[in-house]
Amino acid sequence: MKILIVNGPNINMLGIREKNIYGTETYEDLLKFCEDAAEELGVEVSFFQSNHEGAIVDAIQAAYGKADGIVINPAAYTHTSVAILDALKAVSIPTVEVHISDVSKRDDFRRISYVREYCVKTVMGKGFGGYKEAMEFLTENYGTR
Ligand code: CA2
Repeated sequence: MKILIVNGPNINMLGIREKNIYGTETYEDLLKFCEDAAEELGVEVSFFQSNHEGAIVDAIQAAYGKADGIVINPAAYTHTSVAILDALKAVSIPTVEVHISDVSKRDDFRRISYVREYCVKTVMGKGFGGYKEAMEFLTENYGTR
């Protein structure tokens, strides 16, 4: 199974500020964590991170016919982007939404998620572990692809 992990704006800045919310580990640490999880689960993993909405749409479109599952943390675009929702619908690849923090317990605007309408599951508030849980879910439910 091939899983694409997509991270949105400022995820590349993890570990630098707001450590009380997002922890002390960096984006590089996240990649290593996901690579280890992928090896354990026996899946192929690739990564994409961008601070630009259109670039994320392009990456989702490029996954068409290539990835069997997507794990996405759209970061701030979670709460604003119809374009990312539409791209996910267009490629029709099973997708799990992940948030490092528990967005249901923060600012009101973070409770809104446009991508959730399409996603088969949402994991929030579990730190990097949420990405592993998302990969496990895709493997268990869509792993024969
Ligand atoms: O909890 C999450 O994973 C979020 O998707 C992270 C986003 C935030 O906008 C979402 O509401 C929830 C933020 C990504 C990282 O932002 C940083 C901010 C300061 C320092 C480093 C990273």
